[in-house]
Amino acid sequence: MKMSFRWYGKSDPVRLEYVRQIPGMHGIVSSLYDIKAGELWPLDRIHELKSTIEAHGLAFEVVESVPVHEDIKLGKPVRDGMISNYCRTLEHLAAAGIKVVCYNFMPVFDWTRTTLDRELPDGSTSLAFDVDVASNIDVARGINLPAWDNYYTPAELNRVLSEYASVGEEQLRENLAYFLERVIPVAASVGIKMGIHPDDPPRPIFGLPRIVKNRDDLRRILNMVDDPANGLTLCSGSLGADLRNDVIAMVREFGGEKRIHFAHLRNVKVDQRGNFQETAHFSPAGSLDMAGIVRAYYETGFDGYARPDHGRMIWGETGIPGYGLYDRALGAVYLNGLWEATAKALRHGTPPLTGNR
Ligand code: DNO
Repeated sequence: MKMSFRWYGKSDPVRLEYVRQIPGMHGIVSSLYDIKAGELWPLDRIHELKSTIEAHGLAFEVVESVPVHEDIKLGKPVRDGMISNYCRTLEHLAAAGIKVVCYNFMPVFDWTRTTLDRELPDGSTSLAFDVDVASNIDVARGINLPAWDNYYTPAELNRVLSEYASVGEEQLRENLAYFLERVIPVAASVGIKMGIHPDDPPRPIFGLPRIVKNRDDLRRILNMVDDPANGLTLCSGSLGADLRNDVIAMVREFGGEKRIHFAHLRNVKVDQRGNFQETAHFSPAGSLDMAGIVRAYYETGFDGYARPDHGRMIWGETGIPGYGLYDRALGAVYLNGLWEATAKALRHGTPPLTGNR
C-alpha cells in the first residue's frame, strides 16, 4: 500500500514540505485543475507539476482526476473529439510516469453534501449529508448546496439537467461503455490503470441517474471491458454511506482480482435512511470497520495507492473543506499503523507479549 495525499496545487493552503513530514508518506495525488474537461493536458504542464512535487521528495504517480466531459456522459456526437483528447492526455501522463488515473462518471454533480462544517461532539467539524434537505431542494430554482452554489447559474443548471431528462441508467451505462471501449485499450497500451470513483452519495440525487453505487454496479463496469486497466478507485466512505454495501466484501472480491488500483480510505457515521456525517478515520468514530477494510487489502496483496480521504477540521485549521492537513495526517498515520499491525500479526501469528520484535 503506497500512502498518498491529495494536494490541490500551488493554491492549496497545505504545504508540500508539511505533507512530506507525515510518516510513511509516499506521494502526492493531484490534477491540473485549470484545464477544462474535454481538453488535452499539455505535456509541459504535467512535467511542471511533477517537478514541483518531486522537489519536495514526494512521488507523483496518481492523477485525481482527469474529468470526463458532460457531453461524453450524455453521449453527444461531439464526444469523439473529447475522448480522443482523453486518450492523448493518458499518453502524456504515462510519458511523465503516471501509473493510475482516477475519474468519475457522476452526471452533473461530483460529491455532494448538504453541510460542509457540521460540528461533531468533540467540537471538530466535518462534511455531512441530510437526505431530507437534499430531496427538498428545488433544482429548477438553482442549487444552494455548499461547493455547488457558484458552479452553475440557475439557467446553466436547468439546461444541463434538461439534457439528462432522456438519459436513464441504461443509457448512461451505454455511454460509459462507449467511453471505456475507446479509452481502456489506450490506457493498457501505455501502462496506465484507470480507477472509476463511486457515486457519492451512492444513490440517485436530483432525479439524475447514478450507476456506480454498489457491488453489482462495479461488477458491470469491470465487465464492460475485461482488462486490468479498467479498474476501481474503491472509496470506503462513498460506498459505505449506504449500509447495505459491504465494503470489506468488495475489497476482498475486487482486490482479489487485482482490479482496485486506488483505495480511498475514510470513515462515515451513517443511519438507515442514508443520512451521514464524515468522522475521524478511527473505526469507533464511525460506522465502518477500518481495521477490517485494511486487513482485506492486506490479505488480497494490495500494492496499489491509498490515501486518507477527507478529514475533519481540527485544531483551529481552516482551508478546503475535507482537505485540511491535520486530520488527514492523523488518518494516514492510523492507516499505516493498521497496515503494519496487520502485516506483523499475520506474518508472525499472535505477537508475543514481551520483547520488541
Ligand atoms: C471527493 C473526491 C471526489 C473524487 C472524484 C473523482 O473528495 O473523492 O471528488 O475526486 O469523484 O473523479
